[in-house]
Amino acid sequence: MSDDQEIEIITVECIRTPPGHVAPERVPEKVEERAMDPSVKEVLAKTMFEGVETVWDRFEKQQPSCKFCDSGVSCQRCAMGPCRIMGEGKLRGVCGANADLIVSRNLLDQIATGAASHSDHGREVAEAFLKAARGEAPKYGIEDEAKLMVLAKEYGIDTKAPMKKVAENLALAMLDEFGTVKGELTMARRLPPGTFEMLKKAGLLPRSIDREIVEAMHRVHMGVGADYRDILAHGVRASLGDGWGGSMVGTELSDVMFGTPGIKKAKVNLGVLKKDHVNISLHGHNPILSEMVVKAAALPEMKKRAEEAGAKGINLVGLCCTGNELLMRKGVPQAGNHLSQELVITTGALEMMIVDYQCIFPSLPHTAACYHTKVITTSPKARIPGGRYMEVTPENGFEQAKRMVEMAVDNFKNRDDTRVLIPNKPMDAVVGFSVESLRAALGGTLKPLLDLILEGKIRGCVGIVGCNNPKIKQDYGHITLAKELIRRNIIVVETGCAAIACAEAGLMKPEAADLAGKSLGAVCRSLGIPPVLHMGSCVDNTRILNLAAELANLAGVRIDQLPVAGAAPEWYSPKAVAIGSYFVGSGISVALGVMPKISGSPNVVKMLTEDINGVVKAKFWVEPDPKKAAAILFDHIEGKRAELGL
Ligand code: BF8
Repeated sequence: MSDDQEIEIITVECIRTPPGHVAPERVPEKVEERAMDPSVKEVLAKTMFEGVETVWDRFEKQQPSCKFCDSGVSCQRCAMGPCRIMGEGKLRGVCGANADLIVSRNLLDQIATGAASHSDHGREVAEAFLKAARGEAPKYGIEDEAKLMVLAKEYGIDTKAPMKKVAENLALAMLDEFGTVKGELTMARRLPPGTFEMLKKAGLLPRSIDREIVEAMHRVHMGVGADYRDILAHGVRASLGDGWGGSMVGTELSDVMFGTPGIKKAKVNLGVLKKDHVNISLHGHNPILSEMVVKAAALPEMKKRAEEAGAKGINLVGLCCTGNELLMRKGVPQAGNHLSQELVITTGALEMMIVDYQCIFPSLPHTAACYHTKVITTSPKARIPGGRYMEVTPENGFEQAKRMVEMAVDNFKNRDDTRVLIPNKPMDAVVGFSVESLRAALGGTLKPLLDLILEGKIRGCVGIVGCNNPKIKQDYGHITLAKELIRRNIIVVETGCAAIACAEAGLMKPEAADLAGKSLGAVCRSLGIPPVLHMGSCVDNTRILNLAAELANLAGVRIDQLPVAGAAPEWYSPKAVAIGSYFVGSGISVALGVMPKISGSPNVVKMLTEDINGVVKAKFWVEPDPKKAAAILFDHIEGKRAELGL
């Protein structure tokens, strides 16, 4: 493969909504239905007036959705079908599968997809780290030596060897986790002993990262297992291989290579684009490329080139989880979350969107074709028709990043100023709450946080994670739930698109302490932190796992005994299904705001919302109303406190 396969660029056309799709006089009302953030509403209105299609338009065109698919009872797994069944468990597909089996297999498929996505990302980080250690990846290095040594010790690696050798051995040890035959994952030992033993007894500890995903794919084949309980149990095991394996490798080694996040100020929302700068957005998940773009854009020669092109400089902005990675580590401003990805283009002010993979609308080049924006795809796994493909590897990452920045600068002249709308009020946020930075802020140990929880000044902690979904007004679930929880003196930690939503709503400003209950507000003010803490991207949900494990270890209890919970109010992605499953598998009950496609099997619903509690002492709730979800989570936390005698 050559680095730049320009010859294969496929020209795509701007997609416009049919005339009259939304009458101009109805645009303001539609905008209110669709979004919460003022900067999003402003740009969405412009987009609708211009007739450029967005995710919300496509969602409307898909309605009404198929009831069989919605409830999980359609099966596409083999050529005897497709099959779709309904009703009291009596009907069966051609092979004889009943609703329980069809629903559970479909769910396992989703978990495996999510776990595979995260873990493949983690593998790529580890491969890049190996090349960096061997000196084969120019510009990639080791920014956090202390973390390297901590991880090396955890893996039993000789830390007295030269640093590059330690790094190489750690990379090899972590890559081994994907197919290890040692029978367990090293980082699963971070689980508190009680939780570890509970999972071991239940046969839920992952044996290797890849193995559980491959076995999941085996199990969803027709004629393997027919017991929905077994199938769901394997889903939990595969997801734990993601949480305590693939995703954790991704987070930990990204920290070593690019720096463990420290607490810092940043700006968020579409207002971070700059009218007089060359704007480049970095979208996707893996920091391997985007970190190089940050380096390339900072070169004096690039600034000079931008000035020669008539701009004041180069402005990088993040989107989704690649954005979160850069925001946490480098303070790069964050333009928006999942449902805002098209709007960054429709501002008319974006010279280039560089993508890696996951959560990238395949239609983005069509949106870009309505403006002057260039879309650059970079992964051989994620080429998109209409995007210019510039393959990025650890060996060529920096050189490719430089070429991209140059191309973006050269595209500045094509911007049509008459079509530009940049909202002018970015929101301030304080971000960068890794477990390490929290520990440092608390004087070197999480004990003060545990004490605040035990004393009741902080009643508990909820991790709000996950996506946007056009079924829900963008960010409504995240913001409402977070506000309701902090009001009840529950501290909130967030990742992914949930974190971006709450940052845009001002909940990550220290002043948001005023929205918290009296005791949490006082704690936040004394520490100078907001009541909603940004912990990173979706693979960084492992930071939440580590936080929970460390608190449980300090308290001498299992994770499920802590007054903690999780929530995914607006999830859409199979990755979120994997995350929810590994939270529950680790002992953290989770409230979902969107019903998974399981309602066709009351047995599966009961297993996930009740019976699983008997195995891992945690379960799911499904509650679309975030105010009611907050009440459920509060009761759960107070119940856990009572069980601990607090
Ligand atoms: O991994 S929260 S929409 S961007 S899947 Fe995607 Fe969901 Fe956003 Fe990040 Ni996570």
